Amino acid sequence: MLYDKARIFVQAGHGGNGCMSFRREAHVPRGGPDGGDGGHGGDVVLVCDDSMRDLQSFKRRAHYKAERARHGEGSNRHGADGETLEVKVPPGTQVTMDDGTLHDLTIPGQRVTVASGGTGGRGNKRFAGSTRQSPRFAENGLAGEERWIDLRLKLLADVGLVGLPNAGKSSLLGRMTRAAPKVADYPFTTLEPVLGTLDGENRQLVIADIPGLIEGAHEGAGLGHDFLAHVERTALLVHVLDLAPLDGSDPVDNFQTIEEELRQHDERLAALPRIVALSKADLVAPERAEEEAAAWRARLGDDVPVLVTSSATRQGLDELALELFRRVPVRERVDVTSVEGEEALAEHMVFRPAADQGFHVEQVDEGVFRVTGPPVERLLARHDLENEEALAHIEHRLNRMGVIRALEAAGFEPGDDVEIAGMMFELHPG
Ligand SMILES: Nc1nc2c(ncn2[C@@H]2O[C@H](COP(=O)(O)OP(=O)(O)OP(=O)(O)O)[C@@H](O)[C@H]2O)c(=O)[nH]1
Ligand SMILES: [Mg+2]
Repeated sequence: MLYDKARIFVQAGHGGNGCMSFRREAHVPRGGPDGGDGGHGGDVVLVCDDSMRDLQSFKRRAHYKAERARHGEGSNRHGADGETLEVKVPPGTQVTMDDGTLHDLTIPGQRVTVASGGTGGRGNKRFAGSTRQSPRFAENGLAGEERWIDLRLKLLADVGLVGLPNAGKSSLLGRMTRAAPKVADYPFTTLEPVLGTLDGENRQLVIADIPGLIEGAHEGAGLGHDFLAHVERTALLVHVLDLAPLDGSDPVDNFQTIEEELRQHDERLAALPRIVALSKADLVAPERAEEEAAAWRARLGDDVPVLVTSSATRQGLDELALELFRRVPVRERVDVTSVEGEEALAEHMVFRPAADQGFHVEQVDEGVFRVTGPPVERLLARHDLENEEALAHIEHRLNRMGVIRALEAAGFEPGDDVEIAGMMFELHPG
């Protein structure tokens, strides 16, 4: 089985609470505030890792939780940050977040934060000022982000082998690389993509053998459809075409069938450069094979090399390898820490909706208003609402954020009820 899909739940660590504390020393009767800040909760980060082959490990485990942070302490001691949880994914993994954001992890070492740890709360020392010398409150740490994310593996091969079932694709892969795909004289022997590495003088190419395609593959007929995605990122396709199909079908029709399926799946696939490998040449007379090759060259033009091959005799296989090295561009090695790397990553980000930073005020009843929005809800989550001083601080912050003004514009009068994050407050600004 090739595990190429997974859905996992990621949960970042909770931020640590700020501390409320006052300095105590024998010779200082009333020391100043010295509560330290809470730490930052651990993030959950996906890391692209060469040692991973597929998404199988995610079948066994679907929940990933990063460490929470430590709380602040007295004597200005800040709480330690929660440790980042690194989750390894294979190169070629695409991540879709719950908001539709898409990330591509293609380069080993590349990282994407999929859940950010909650920020730590500030200790009471931070709230000391000329008007408030002994703040008797501190902030709470916030919860870390949590969400379901979808992982989809799209193999990163340089070359894709495509063709009808039984055309001889797996035989070719087995002869050209160390891979040992199953070969048999019936269609649909290959049930999932197999990768092989072709060694050259100073570089390697990864070749993907995908299950045979049949007419209607792009609509789900046969097995090929699911796997066409795996050749989307190749630089070149080798169309393996049986010179003398056992079923007596016409190679010209067969060729058209496959090309049509590629086009229907994705125009980009159809636009990839091609090499045609006429297969099983040992089964026909050499003159016949050369005639066929000449006919195909005439049909396809100079841009498409046509090679006569046989996995049985190795005829044409060195030539094919040479042609692959000549035509597959050298992949640029990207240093993920460099600026270029950053740009490459930015390019891979297809879609990112803007985060909602605002708040919203509405009147829900006579003398009752409701305020919603992440910044306001975060402010409340930060504080102990039983604490009078903390409440005064919240009111001050609401004023600074423009919430009070927005309430007044909506008809609010001092003493009216205001519901924020499901809690009722009686506000007396001013
Ligand atoms: N004589 C001869 N037989 C070949 C050659 N290449 C493949 N075959 C035979 O053709 C049959 C199909 O070969 P496979 O390599 O399994 O074909 P495939 O394209 O991978 O087929 P699917 O995985 O079913 O799509 C097998 O019986 C092979 O032994 C060849 O060069 N010469
Ligand atoms: Mg096969």
